[in-house]
Amino acid sequence: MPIIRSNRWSLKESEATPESVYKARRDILKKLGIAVVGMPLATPASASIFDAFTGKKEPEVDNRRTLQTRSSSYSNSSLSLTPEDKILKYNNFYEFGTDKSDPAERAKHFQTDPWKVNVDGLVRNPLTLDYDDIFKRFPLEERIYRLRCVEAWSMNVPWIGFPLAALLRQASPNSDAKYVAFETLYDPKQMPGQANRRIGGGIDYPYVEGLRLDEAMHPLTLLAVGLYGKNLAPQNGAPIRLVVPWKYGFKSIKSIVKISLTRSQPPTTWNILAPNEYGFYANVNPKVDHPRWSQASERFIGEGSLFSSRRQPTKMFNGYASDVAQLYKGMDLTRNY
Ligand SMILES: Nc1nc2c(c(=O)[nH]1)N[C@H]1C(S)=C(S)[C@@H](COP(=O)(O)O)O[C@H]1N2
Ligand SMILES: [Mo]
Repeated sequence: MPIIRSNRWSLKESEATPESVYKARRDILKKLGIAVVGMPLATPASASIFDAFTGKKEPEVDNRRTLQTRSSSYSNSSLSLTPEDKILKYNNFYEFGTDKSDPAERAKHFQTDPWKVNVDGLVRNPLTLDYDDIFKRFPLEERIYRLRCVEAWSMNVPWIGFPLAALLRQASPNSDAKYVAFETLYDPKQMPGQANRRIGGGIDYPYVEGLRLDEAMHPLTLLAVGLYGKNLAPQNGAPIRLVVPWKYGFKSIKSIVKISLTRSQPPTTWNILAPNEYGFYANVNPKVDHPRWSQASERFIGEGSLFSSRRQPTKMFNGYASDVAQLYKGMDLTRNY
Protein backbone atom coordinates (compact mmCIF):
# COMPACT_ATOMS: atom_id res chain seq x y z
CA MET A 1 0.00 0.00 0.00
CA PRO A 2 1.41 3.36 -0.95
CA ILE A 3 2.28 5.68 1.85
CA ILE A 4 0.62 8.96 1.24
CA ARG A 5 2.04 11.93 3.00
CA SER A 6 -0.50 14.09 4.67
CA ASN A 7 0.78 17.26 3.07
CA ARG A 8 -0.10 15.97 -0.38
CA TRP A 9 -3.67 16.48 0.66
CA SER A 10 -3.46 19.51 2.83
CA LEU A 11 -1.72 21.74 0.35
CA LYS A 12 -2.69 24.05 -2.45
CA GLU A 13 -6.43 24.04 -2.10
CA SER A 14 -6.47 27.63 -1.11
CA GLU A 15 -10.24 27.66 -1.24
CA ALA A 16 -12.64 25.84 1.03
CA THR A 17 -13.55 22.46 -0.37
CA PRO A 18 -17.22 21.87 -1.00
CA GLU A 19 -18.75 18.52 -0.12
CA SER A 20 -18.87 17.42 -3.74
CA VAL A 21 -15.12 17.79 -4.07
CA TYR A 22 -14.58 16.16 -0.70
CA LYS A 23 -16.70 13.23 -1.77
CA ALA A 24 -15.25 13.00 -5.26
CA ARG A 25 -11.78 12.84 -3.76
CA ARG A 26 -12.86 10.03 -1.45
CA ASP A 27 -14.38 8.15 -4.38
CA ILE A 28 -11.25 8.48 -6.48
CA LEU A 29 -9.10 7.30 -3.62
CA LYS A 30 -11.42 4.39 -3.01
CA LYS A 31 -11.21 3.38 -6.66
CA LEU A 32 -7.45 3.51 -6.36
CA GLY A 33 -7.75 1.12 -3.46
CA ILE A 34 -6.39 3.62 -0.98
CA ALA A 35 -7.79 3.58 2.54
CA VAL A 36 -9.91 6.67 2.39
CA VAL A 37 -10.57 6.99 6.07
CA GLY A 38 -6.85 7.26 6.66
CA MET A 39 -6.52 10.36 4.55
CA PRO A 40 -6.07 13.61 6.31
CA LEU A 41 -8.85 15.54 4.74
CA ALA A 42 -7.91 18.85 3.38
CA THR A 43 -10.55 21.46 3.78
CA PRO A 44 -8.52 24.57 4.39
CA ALA A 45 -9.78 27.55 6.25
CA SER A 46 -11.27 30.79 5.02
CA ALA A 47 -14.33 31.94 3.21
CA SER A 48 -14.09 30.97 -0.39
CA ILE A 49 -15.18 31.27 -3.96
CA PHE A 50 -17.67 28.56 -3.01
CA ASP A 51 -19.52 31.12 -0.92
CA ALA A 52 -19.41 33.49 -3.83
CA PHE A 53 -21.04 30.84 -6.00
CA THR A 54 -23.82 30.38 -3.51
CA GLY A 55 -24.46 34.11 -3.64
CA LYS A 56 -23.53 34.83 -0.06
CA LYS A 57 -22.66 38.48 0.43
CA GLU A 58 -20.58 38.54 3.54
CA PRO A 59 -17.76 36.00 3.51
CA GLU A 60 -17.44 34.34 6.90
CA VAL A 61 -14.20 33.94 8.75
CA ASP A 62 -13.41 30.30 9.29
CA ASN A 63 -10.65 29.69 11.81
CA ARG A 64 -10.92 25.94 11.67
CA ARG A 65 -7.71 24.12 10.92
CA THR A 66 -7.06 20.80 9.23
CA LEU A 67 -6.61 17.78 11.48
CA GLN A 68 -4.78 14.62 10.58
CA THR A 69 -6.45 11.29 11.10
CA ARG A 70 -5.61 7.62 10.90
CA SER A 71 -7.85 4.96 9.44
CA SER A 72 -10.77 3.60 11.41
CA SER A 73 -12.76 0.43 11.03
CA TYR A 74 -15.75 2.07 12.68
CA SER A 75 -16.51 4.53 9.90
CA ASN A 76 -19.34 3.98 7.45
CA SER A 77 -18.01 5.40 4.21
CA SER A 78 -21.05 4.30 2.22
CA LEU A 79 -23.26 6.93 3.87
CA SER A 80 -24.00 10.00 1.80
CA LEU A 81 -22.79 13.00 3.74
CA THR A 82 -24.84 15.93 4.92
CA PRO A 83 -23.26 19.07 3.42
CA GLU A 84 -20.82 20.78 5.78
CA ASP A 85 -22.71 24.04 5.53
CA LYS A 86 -25.82 22.44 7.04
CA ILE A 87 -23.91 20.70 9.82
CA LEU A 88 -22.50 24.13 10.69
CA LYS A 89 -25.73 26.09 10.50
CA TYR A 90 -28.55 23.82 11.66
CA ASN A 91 -27.80 23.12 15.30
CA ASN A 92 -29.18 22.36 18.71
CA PHE A 93 -27.08 24.06 21.39
CA TYR A 94 -29.55 25.69 23.76
CA GLU A 95 -26.81 27.52 25.65
CA PHE A 96 -26.84 29.80 22.60
CA GLY A 97 -30.58 29.85 21.94
CA THR A 98 -33.32 27.52 20.78
CA ASP A 99 -33.56 28.37 17.07
CA LYS A 100 -31.56 26.14 14.77
CA SER A 101 -29.67 29.18 13.45
CA ASP A 102 -28.88 30.67 16.90
CA PRO A 103 -25.75 28.65 17.78
CA ALA A 104 -23.89 29.52 14.56
CA GLU A 105 -24.77 33.19 15.05
CA ARG A 106 -24.21 33.54 18.77
CA ALA A 107 -21.27 31.16 19.35
CA LYS A 108 -18.98 32.86 16.83
CA HIS A 109 -16.67 34.27 19.49
CA PHE A 110 -16.96 31.44 21.98
CA GLN A 111 -13.53 30.91 23.61
CA THR A 112 -12.38 27.30 23.36
CA ASP A 113 -8.66 27.81 23.94
CA PRO A 114 -7.54 27.60 26.73
CA TRP A 115 -9.78 24.71 27.81
CA LYS A 116 -9.73 22.06 30.51
CA VAL A 117 -11.51 18.72 30.79
CA ASN A 118 -11.34 17.08 34.21
CA VAL A 119 -11.72 13.32 34.48
CA ASP A 120 -12.47 12.42 38.09
CA GLY A 121 -14.71 10.52 40.48
CA LEU A 122 -14.25 6.76 40.93
CA VAL A 123 -10.94 6.51 39.10
CA ARG A 124 -7.45 5.48 40.20
CA ASN A 125 -5.86 8.15 38.06
CA PRO A 126 -7.79 11.44 37.89
CA LEU A 127 -6.55 13.56 35.01
CA THR A 128 -6.96 16.86 33.26
CA LEU A 129 -6.78 17.43 29.52
CA ASP A 130 -5.81 20.89 28.34
CA TYR A 131 -6.50 22.27 24.88
CA ASP A 132 -3.44 20.64 23.31
CA ASP A 133 -4.07 17.28 24.99
CA ILE A 134 -7.54 17.23 23.44
CA PHE A 135 -6.00 17.09 19.97
CA LYS A 136 -2.69 15.36 20.64
CA ARG A 137 -2.98 12.85 23.45
CA PHE A 138 -4.89 10.26 21.39
CA PRO A 139 -4.62 9.31 17.72
CA LEU A 140 -7.50 10.92 15.83
CA GLU A 141 -9.77 8.92 13.53
CA GLU A 142 -12.39 9.96 11.04
CA ARG A 143 -15.74 8.30 11.68
CA ILE A 144 -18.70 8.80 9.40
CA TYR A 145 -21.76 8.29 11.61
CA ARG A 146 -25.47 8.83 11.38
CA LEU A 147 -26.85 11.45 13.79
CA ARG A 148 -30.53 11.09 14.70
CA CYS A 149 -32.13 13.92 16.68
CA VAL A 150 -35.11 13.07 18.89
CA GLU A 151 -36.97 15.76 16.89
CA ALA A 152 -37.05 13.29 13.94
CA TRP A 153 -34.41 14.78 11.66
CA SER A 154 -31.07 13.22 10.82
CA MET A 155 -27.68 13.92 9.28
CA ASN A 156 -24.64 11.91 8.27
CA VAL A 157 -21.53 13.52 9.73
CA PRO A 158 -17.81 12.83 9.12
CA TRP A 159 -16.61 13.31 12.71
CA ILE A 160 -13.00 13.34 13.84
CA GLY A 161 -12.19 12.11 17.31
CA PHE A 162 -11.01 9.30 19.53
CA PRO A 163 -12.83 6.59 21.46
CA LEU A 164 -14.00 7.68 24.92
CA ALA A 165 -12.73 4.26 26.06
CA ALA A 166 -9.14 5.35 25.36
CA LEU A 167 -9.49 8.27 27.77
CA LEU A 168 -11.32 6.24 30.41
CA ARG A 169 -8.62 3.56 30.31
CA GLN A 170 -6.00 6.18 31.15
CA ALA A 171 -8.12 7.36 34.07
CA SER A 172 -8.62 3.72 35.14
CA PRO A 173 -12.13 3.45 36.64
CA ASN A 174 -12.19 1.50 39.91
CA SER A 175 -14.54 -1.42 40.51
CA ASP A 176 -17.26 0.76 42.08
CA ALA A 177 -17.65 2.85 38.90
CA LYS A 178 -20.86 1.97 37.06
CA TYR A 179 -21.72 5.18 35.17
CA VAL A 180 -20.04 8.11 33.47
CA ALA A 181 -21.39 11.64 34.02
CA PHE A 182 -20.60 14.50 31.61
CA GLU A 183 -20.92 18.24 32.04
CA THR A 184 -20.86 21.15 29.57
CA LEU A 185 -19.09 24.42 30.39
CA TYR A 186 -21.04 26.81 32.60
CA ASP A 187 -20.22 30.38 31.60
CA PRO A 188 -23.25 32.69 31.42
CA LYS A 189 -21.02 35.54 30.21
CA GLN A 190 -20.33 33.62 27.03
CA MET A 191 -23.50 31.57 26.82
CA PRO A 192 -26.57 33.81 26.63
CA GLY A 193 -28.93 30.88 27.18
CA GLN A 194 -27.38 30.31 30.60
CA ALA A 195 -27.87 33.95 31.55
CA ASN A 196 -31.48 34.11 30.39
CA ARG A 197 -34.02 31.29 30.82
CA ARG A 198 -36.06 32.35 27.83
CA ILE A 199 -33.07 32.25 25.49
CA GLY A 200 -31.89 28.98 27.07
CA GLY A 201 -35.21 27.18 26.66
CA GLY A 202 -35.91 26.89 30.40
CA ILE A 203 -33.07 24.42 31.00
CA ASP A 204 -31.16 24.45 34.30
CA TYR A 205 -27.51 24.70 33.34
CA PRO A 206 -24.92 23.31 33.11
CA TYR A 207 -26.18 20.76 30.59
CA VAL A 208 -25.43 17.29 31.95
CA GLU A 209 -25.50 13.84 30.40
CA GLY A 210 -24.58 10.29 31.33
CA LEU A 211 -23.90 6.79 30.08
CA ARG A 212 -23.67 3.40 31.68
CA LEU A 213 -19.99 2.41 31.90
CA ASP A 214 -20.37 -0.37 29.31
CA GLU A 215 -21.97 2.10 26.87
CA ALA A 216 -19.16 4.56 27.53
CA MET A 217 -16.52 1.88 26.89
CA HIS A 218 -18.16 0.74 23.65
CA PRO A 219 -15.80 1.31 20.70
CA LEU A 220 -18.43 3.31 18.79
CA THR A 221 -18.64 5.92 21.56
CA LEU A 222 -16.56 8.84 20.37
CA LEU A 223 -15.17 12.03 21.81
CA ALA A 224 -15.31 14.27 18.75
CA VAL A 225 -12.90 17.16 18.26
CA GLY A 226 -13.59 17.87 14.61
CA LEU A 227 -15.72 17.28 11.54
CA TYR A 228 -15.22 17.51 7.80
CA GLY A 229 -11.46 17.32 8.21
CA LYS A 230 -11.15 20.24 10.62
CA ASN A 231 -11.55 21.00 14.31
CA LEU A 232 -15.08 21.63 15.56
CA ALA A 233 -16.77 24.99 15.17
CA PRO A 234 -18.18 26.35 18.45
CA GLN A 235 -21.77 25.62 17.45
CA ASN A 236 -20.96 21.91 17.08
CA GLY A 237 -19.55 21.67 20.60
CA ALA A 238 -15.94 22.80 20.36
CA PRO A 239 -13.43 21.93 21.48
CA ILE A 240 -14.66 18.47 22.51
CA ARG A 241 -18.07 16.79 22.57
CA LEU A 242 -19.52 13.35 22.90
CA VAL A 243 -20.96 11.39 19.96
CA VAL A 244 -23.03 8.28 20.71
CA PRO A 245 -24.40 7.35 17.29
CA TRP A 246 -27.05 4.81 18.37
CA LYS A 247 -28.72 7.26 20.75
CA TYR A 248 -30.82 10.37 20.16
CA GLY A 249 -28.69 13.43 19.56
CA PHE A 250 -29.32 15.03 22.96
CA LYS A 251 -27.07 12.37 24.57
CA SER A 252 -24.15 13.75 22.52
CA ILE A 253 -23.26 16.54 24.96
CA LYS A 254 -21.21 19.47 23.68
CA SER A 255 -18.26 21.52 24.96
CA ILE A 256 -17.41 19.12 27.79
CA VAL A 257 -15.44 20.28 30.85
CA LYS A 258 -16.02 17.37 33.22
CA ILE A 259 -16.22 13.60 32.97
CA SER A 260 -16.90 11.81 36.27
CA LEU A 261 -17.12 8.13 37.06
CA THR A 262 -19.99 7.45 39.46
CA ARG A 263 -21.63 4.63 41.35
CA SER A 264 -25.23 5.59 40.57
CA GLN A 265 -27.05 6.76 37.45
CA PRO A 266 -26.30 10.45 36.92
CA PRO A 267 -29.02 13.05 36.25
CA THR A 268 -29.41 14.05 32.59
CA THR A 269 -30.71 17.39 31.33
CA TRP A 270 -33.62 16.38 29.10
CA ASN A 271 -34.75 13.67 31.47
CA ILE A 272 -34.92 16.24 34.30
CA LEU A 273 -36.92 18.60 32.09
CA ALA A 274 -39.48 16.06 30.82
CA PRO A 275 -38.98 12.55 32.24
CA ASN A 276 -42.00 11.11 30.44
CA GLU A 277 -40.60 12.26 27.07
CA TYR A 278 -36.83 11.73 27.40
CA GLY A 279 -35.33 8.76 29.17
CA PHE A 280 -31.83 8.08 30.44
CA TYR A 281 -31.16 5.54 27.68
CA ALA A 282 -32.56 7.44 24.68
CA ASN A 283 -31.63 4.67 22.26
CA VAL A 284 -32.97 5.39 18.79
CA ASN A 285 -36.02 3.18 18.43
CA PRO A 286 -38.57 3.48 15.61
CA LYS A 287 -41.04 1.37 17.58
CA VAL A 288 -41.20 3.60 20.63
CA ASP A 289 -42.82 6.91 19.76
CA HIS A 290 -42.22 10.19 21.52
CA PRO A 291 -45.46 11.04 23.39
CA ARG A 292 -46.01 13.92 20.93
CA TRP A 293 -44.76 12.51 17.63
CA SER A 294 -43.81 9.33 15.79
CA GLN A 295 -40.23 8.09 15.75
CA ALA A 296 -40.85 5.66 12.87
CA SER A 297 -39.26 7.92 10.27
CA GLU A 298 -37.00 10.94 10.04
CA ARG A 299 -36.25 13.89 7.76
CA PHE A 300 -32.78 13.35 6.34
CA ILE A 301 -30.89 16.61 5.87
CA GLY A 302 -28.86 16.21 2.70
CA GLU A 303 -28.25 18.24 -0.44
CA GLY A 304 -30.87 20.77 -1.48
CA SER A 305 -33.18 22.98 0.52
CA LEU A 306 -34.12 22.08 4.08
CA PHE A 307 -37.74 21.91 3.03
CA SER A 308 -37.13 19.41 0.27
CA SER A 309 -35.33 17.00 2.58
CA ARG A 310 -36.57 13.46 2.16
CA ARG A 311 -38.12 11.25 4.81
CA GLN A 312 -36.54 7.90 5.48
CA PRO A 313 -37.40 5.08 7.85
CA THR A 314 -35.66 5.25 11.21
CA LYS A 315 -33.53 2.22 12.04
CA MET A 316 -33.35 0.35 15.34
CA PHE A 317 -30.40 1.75 17.30
CA ASN A 318 -30.00 4.16 14.39
CA GLY A 319 -28.54 1.38 12.24
CA TYR A 320 -26.01 0.20 14.84
CA ALA A 321 -28.05 -2.72 16.23
CA SER A 322 -25.49 -5.37 15.29
CA ASP A 323 -22.87 -3.46 17.29
CA VAL A 324 -24.84 -2.46 20.36
CA ALA A 325 -28.05 -4.50 20.78
CA GLN A 326 -26.27 -6.92 23.13
CA LEU A 327 -25.74 -4.08 25.62
CA TYR A 328 -29.49 -4.12 26.28
CA LYS A 329 -30.19 -7.84 26.29
CA GLY A 330 -33.12 -8.66 28.56
CA MET A 331 -34.11 -5.01 29.00
CA ASP A 332 -37.60 -3.75 28.22
CA LEU A 333 -36.81 -1.00 25.70
CA THR A 334 -40.32 0.42 25.94
CA ARG A 335 -39.89 1.10 29.66
CA ASN A 336 -36.22 2.00 29.36
CA TYR A 337 -36.70 4.57 26.61
N1 LIG B 1 -24.48 21.25 25.89
C1 LIG B 1 -25.36 20.88 24.95
N2 LIG B 1 -25.13 19.76 24.24
C2 LIG B 1 -26.02 19.38 23.27
C3 LIG B 1 -27.21 20.11 23.05
C4 LIG B 1 -27.42 21.30 23.83
O1 LIG B 1 -28.42 22.02 23.69
N3 LIG B 1 -26.47 21.66 24.76
N4 LIG B 1 -28.13 19.68 22.10
C5 LIG B 1 -28.09 18.24 21.77
C6 LIG B 1 -28.96 17.89 20.65
S1 LIG B 1 -30.63 17.88 20.94
C7 LIG B 1 -28.46 17.47 19.43
S2 LIG B 1 -29.48 16.90 18.22
C8 LIG B 1 -27.01 17.56 19.15
C9 LIG B 1 -26.81 18.42 17.90
O2 LIG B 1 -25.47 18.45 17.53
P1 LIG B 1 -25.04 19.32 16.26
O3 LIG B 1 -25.62 20.69 16.42
O4 LIG B 1 -23.55 19.31 16.26
O5 LIG B 1 -25.62 18.62 15.05
O6 LIG B 1 -26.27 18.14 20.22
C10 LIG B 1 -26.67 17.75 21.51
N5 LIG B 1 -25.75 18.26 22.52
MO1 LIG C 1 -31.54 16.56 19.30
